[in-house]
Amino acid sequence: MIAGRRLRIGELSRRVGVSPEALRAWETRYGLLTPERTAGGLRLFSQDDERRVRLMRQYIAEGLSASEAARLVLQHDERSTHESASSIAEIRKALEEGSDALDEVVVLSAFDRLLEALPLGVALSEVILPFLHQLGERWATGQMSVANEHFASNLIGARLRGLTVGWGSGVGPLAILGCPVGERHDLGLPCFGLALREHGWRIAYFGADTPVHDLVSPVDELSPAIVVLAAIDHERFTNAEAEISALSRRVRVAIAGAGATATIAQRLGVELLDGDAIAQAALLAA
Ligand code: B12
Repeated sequence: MIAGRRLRIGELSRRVGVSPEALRAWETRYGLLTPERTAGGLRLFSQDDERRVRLMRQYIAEGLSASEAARLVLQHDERSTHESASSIAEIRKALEEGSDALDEVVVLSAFDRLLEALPLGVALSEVILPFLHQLGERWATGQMSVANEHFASNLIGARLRGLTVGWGSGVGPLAILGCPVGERHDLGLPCFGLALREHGWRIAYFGADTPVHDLVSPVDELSPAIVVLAAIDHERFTNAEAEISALSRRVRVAIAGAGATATIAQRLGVELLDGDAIAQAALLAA
């Protein structure tokens, strides 16, 4: 979220994957949210409200009741407002400076400190995904070279993949994840998979540039609950239209990522996971 920007309840709900009813209940029962009110009585939520909801959801996913989770979130806030805000800001800065200086140790240790400071889902949605975004913006506006952007995104990708070891084991529902042919932007998928894993799902990961027709036999062998295909470029979906539609006759299929739109989903006869990878994982798991 752009600093200082306020959200209405519907937008907050979509970003965090929690229904407006639950958000209202968390506001009135636990005081978790402190919206500003406009003259017309409309409630507008801040970046801090969003952060508290994400943390709350994370604690609930770890098995706490809503009231215990809310108590912890509020305690955590009180204890560490200054300390944690400044350490997260330092971590963001270290990620940026380490990328600029091509300093692997600085980038990786910032990543590790982040995982110690925040629950995984919050770390991904609040720091890692925005950082990747920012890399692209800095590259597009000439503030960063392609080499530095590749260096940083490769390091982050390697660390994310390290966290995925063993995510195929267990007993939960299985999701098959991949990007259609031509799509190399796959970093949103491990983030989504890691968030699903936090909800007890298992993941079979095929990553970038996967021919969709080659997913037929894994689908028949593994009987996944869903196949999720992600792409930044919408043509990756339309180029594989026949294959995606055929796959959707065997298994539940969803498309996601910046290239996935409602129109394309409808045309292919599949579902759309719209927007934020971490919130969508929570919605799917729910
Ligand atoms: C890292 C990166 C690369 C890496 C990818 C490495 C990898 N393994 O992924 C490499 C170097 C390979 C690369 C290559 C290219 N890239 Co690039 N890349 C990026 C960068 C910096 C980060 C991408 C990323 O991981 N973002 C993090 C994701 C998760 O954020 P997001 O895409 O906004 O996703 C949000 C939602 O869509 C959703 N989401 C995303 N995935 C998923 C999955 C699921 C399941 C769900 C539910 C939700 C979801 O969640 C996110 C919000 O929470 C972006 C900058 C940016 N703004 O994103 C450019 C960017 C995507 N790249 C861009 C371009 C142009 C290219 C190249 C064409 C460059 C070139 N000339 O070669 C090639 C194309 C390669 C290809 N054939 O696919 C442009 C795309 C412009 C456009 N819209 O078409 C961007 C936006 C840079 C820019 N500002 O111009 N790139």
